[in-house]
Amino acid sequence: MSDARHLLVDVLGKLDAAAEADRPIPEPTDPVGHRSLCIGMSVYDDFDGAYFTMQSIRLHHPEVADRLSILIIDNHPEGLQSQALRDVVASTDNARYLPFAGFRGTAVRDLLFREADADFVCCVDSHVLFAPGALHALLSYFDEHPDTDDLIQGPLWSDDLKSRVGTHFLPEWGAGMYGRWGRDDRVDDPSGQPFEIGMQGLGVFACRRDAWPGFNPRFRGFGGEEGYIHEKFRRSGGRVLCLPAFGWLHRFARPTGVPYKPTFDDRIRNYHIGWSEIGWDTQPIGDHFFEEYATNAGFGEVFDRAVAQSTSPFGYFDAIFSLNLDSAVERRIAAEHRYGQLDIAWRVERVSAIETPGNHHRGCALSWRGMIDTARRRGYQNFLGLEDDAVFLDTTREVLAGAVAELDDLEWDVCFLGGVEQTAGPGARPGQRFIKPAGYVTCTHATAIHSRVFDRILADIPEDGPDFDRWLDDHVAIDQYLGSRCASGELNGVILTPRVASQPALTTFADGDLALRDRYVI
Ligand SMILES: [Mn+2]
Repeated sequence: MSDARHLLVDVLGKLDAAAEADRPIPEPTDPVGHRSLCIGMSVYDDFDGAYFTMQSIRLHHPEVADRLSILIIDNHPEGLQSQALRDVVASTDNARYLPFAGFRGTAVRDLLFREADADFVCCVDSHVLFAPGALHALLSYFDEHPDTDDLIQGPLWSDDLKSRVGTHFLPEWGAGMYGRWGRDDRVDDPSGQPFEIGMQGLGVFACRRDAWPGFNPRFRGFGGEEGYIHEKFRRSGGRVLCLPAFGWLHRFARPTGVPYKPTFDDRIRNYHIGWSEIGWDTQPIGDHFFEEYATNAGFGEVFDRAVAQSTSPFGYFDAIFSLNLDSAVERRIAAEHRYGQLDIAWRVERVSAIETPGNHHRGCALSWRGMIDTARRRGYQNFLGLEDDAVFLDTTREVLAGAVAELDDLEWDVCFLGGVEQTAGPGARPGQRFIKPAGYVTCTHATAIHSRVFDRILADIPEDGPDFDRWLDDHVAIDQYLGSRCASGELNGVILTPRVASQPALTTFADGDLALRDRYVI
C-alpha cells in the first residue's frame, strides 16, 4: 500500500472506533429451545457470509430442518453490520443472536458449545456452505452413536464442486500455521464409512455437546487451535473422524479485505499456550516462525514478548475480569494503562459494572455475582476479578509467580491479591512464603474465586429482587460476605504476602497498605 493509502486507512479506522463507542450493541434474541443439533457460528463483520450460510442451511437441508437450531455469536457487535445481522436472525425461526464483545478471536467459538441448547453442536465458519445431504449425514451418524466422544469433520470441497480437496491436515508447518491440507482417497466414496484422521481445518467441526473438551480460555485473536483441539479429543478418549458425506465449501477469497487483523503475537502466543497445556514440545513453533519471519523488522521482540505473555504468572487464572462502570471512562483508561504495565492488557476482559446509585454495595455485589455466573457458564476453573481502581506493587509479577506455585498445592476457594486484614488468619503454613491463610479480609479490588465454590456462592447470593435485598441487609457488601466466610473457615481463603494489589485510599491507612505505600507504583 502507498503511504497515502495507509494514512487513509488509519484515519478511517479511528473514525470507525469513534463511531463504535456510541453505537449501541444489539440486544440478544430469545432462546429457541432444545434441538438435536445446534449449528453455531461466530461472526466478525461478515453479514453476507453469515446470511448465506444460515439461509443455505434452511433452504437446502429441509430434511433435517425440524431438528436444527442456529446460534450466531456476533464477535463485533459494535460494528456496522450487527443490527442487520440481528434483524435477520430475529426474523428466523429456530435461530438466536448473541452479541459478545468480551474479547475477540477464533476461540470465541468455545462459547457456542457453552450456550447451545442441543445434544450435538456443529461449529461452522460464517462463510461455509454444506454439501447436499451433509447435515443429514451428520445427524445420522450422531443418531447411530448417541454417546460418541468423537470429533466429526468432513472433506473440504473445491470451489468448482468437482472434487473433495482436503480431508485432513498433515502435521506440518506452513506460513505461520500448523497443519497443511492433505487428501485421503477413501473420501472418493461419498457414502463410505468415516475414517480416522489426525486433524483437519476448523471451518466445520461437530461433536456431542458434553464431549467438547474446550479451547484454552487464554487464546486471543486468530489461530492456534488446529492440532491442539484434535489432540484434546484423543486425550479424552475420542477420535477425530472424517465423514465423507459431511462435505463443505469454504469462501477463502476476501477481495475487499479481511475485517480482523491476524497478528503474529496472537498466533505465537496461542500456539505456546495451547501446546504447553497439552504438554507438546514448543520448540518447533519458534523453529518455524524464525525460519519464515526472522527477517521481518522487529520479529525477535514480537516473538519474545508473545512467549513471555504466554508464561505470565497471571496465566494461572482462566480469566481476568475488570469491573468498570460504563460511565467511568477515565478510570477504565487508567486501569488499562496499568494492565499494560503488567503486560496483561491482551487478556483482561472488561465487565460492565452494574450501577446502583443509591447504594454502590448493591451494584458491586450483583456485579461480582454476575462474574461468578459467567465463569461458571464458561466452565472456568477460576477467575481473577479486578476492580478498576486496583493499583499494583512493583514486584507483583515475582510475588504472584511464587504465590501461584503455592496455590497449585492447595484447595483454595478465595484468593485475595490485596485487601485489609480486619482480623489476621492463623499464620502461614509450612512451605508458604507468598501466601498465607486469610482471616477476615475486606475489599475485593483484586480477588480470585475458584470454581469449586461458584455454585455455593451463587446459591448464597440471590439474584436481584426481594431475596437479594434481605441478603444485602444481612451482609452489607460482597467483601463482608467473603471476609466472614473465610474467617469462619466456611470458605478456604488465602491472601498474598506481601499484598500485591491495593487501592489509593488503602495506602493511607496503617492497617491497610501504608507500610508499602511507595511501592504501589503500577
Ligand atoms: Mn473461514
